[in-house]
Amino acid sequence: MLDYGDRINIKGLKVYAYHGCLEEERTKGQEFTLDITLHLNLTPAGITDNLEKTVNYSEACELAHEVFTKYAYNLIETAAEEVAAALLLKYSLLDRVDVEVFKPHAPIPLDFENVSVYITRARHTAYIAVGSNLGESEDTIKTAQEMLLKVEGNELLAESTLIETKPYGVTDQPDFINGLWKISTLLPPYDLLKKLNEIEHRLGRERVIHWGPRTIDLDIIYYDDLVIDTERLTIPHIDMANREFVLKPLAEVDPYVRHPITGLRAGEMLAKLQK
Ligand code: A4P
Ligand code: MG
Repeated sequence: MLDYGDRINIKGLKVYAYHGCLEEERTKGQEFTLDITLHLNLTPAGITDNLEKTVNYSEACELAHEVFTKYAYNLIETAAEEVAAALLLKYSLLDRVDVEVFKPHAPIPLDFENVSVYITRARHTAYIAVGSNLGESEDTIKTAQEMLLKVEGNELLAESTLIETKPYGVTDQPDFINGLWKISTLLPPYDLLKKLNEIEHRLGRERVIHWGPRTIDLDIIYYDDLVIDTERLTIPHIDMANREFVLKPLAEVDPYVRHPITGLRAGEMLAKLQK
């Protein structure tokens, strides 16, 4: 997501709550303070003078207070996580939220000024390629999308038309139906991968032959501008530049998005591939 550099800062919001691992903390409670930074584009509000075009900071404070006091958590990490998630879920204008939870009366048997945890959580943009060549492919793809969008915070931003493609790699198998979804998500990359794998499993995909027939295959093509290369996950998708069935739908959904390493757009990769 683009960082506009604009912020709404909430400093020192005082909240009485019962978080902590000790019995006494659970029964007596203590005062915490929260610093919250909301990252969003403030230009629309600034030029129209309209509250609807920004986040009402008073409402945001009330929401943070409500979420922070709803349960007693062992960890302030969890309380911070809940506050960030609630704000991102409620306000679609927010690109990112930073939450710092201070616990000035933490049970530390030494002289200290304060202790805090700080987290930053963002809305991300991911491009998911989808393929199927077993069973009722269109229905399976539709169901997979519904399952993905059931996850809180996942939203469909755009989707390609579904195309029929000749098998690539192992060519002795039925034609594929392929497409691509652009989504916005609060899930970090590995959690998104886990969710996609879970959907693949639930829709009956069996991993028998590498590059072989499948009821559903869900691959992460891009995740913001992230570049990651580990045993479990490679983003951008390692073989995308060689796959017309990925590049064509990508060019349709977002002709301007660039590969974070090569800087190429889908159309440019397609032109190279077709040479
Ligand atoms: N993995 C690593 N990076 C990613 C990523 N960016 N997105 C890991 C998703 N998964 C990623 O994949 C193996 C592991 O890759 C995953 O568990 C994950 O940890 P897999 O789906 O289990 O194995 P696979 O599908 O047999 O191999 P692979 O390489 O994923 O196959 P592909 O690349 O998905 O290709 N022809 C046409 N016309 N249309 C197609 O859709 N698809 C394939 C499969 C072959 N030919 C095709 C099509
Ligand atoms: Mg795959």
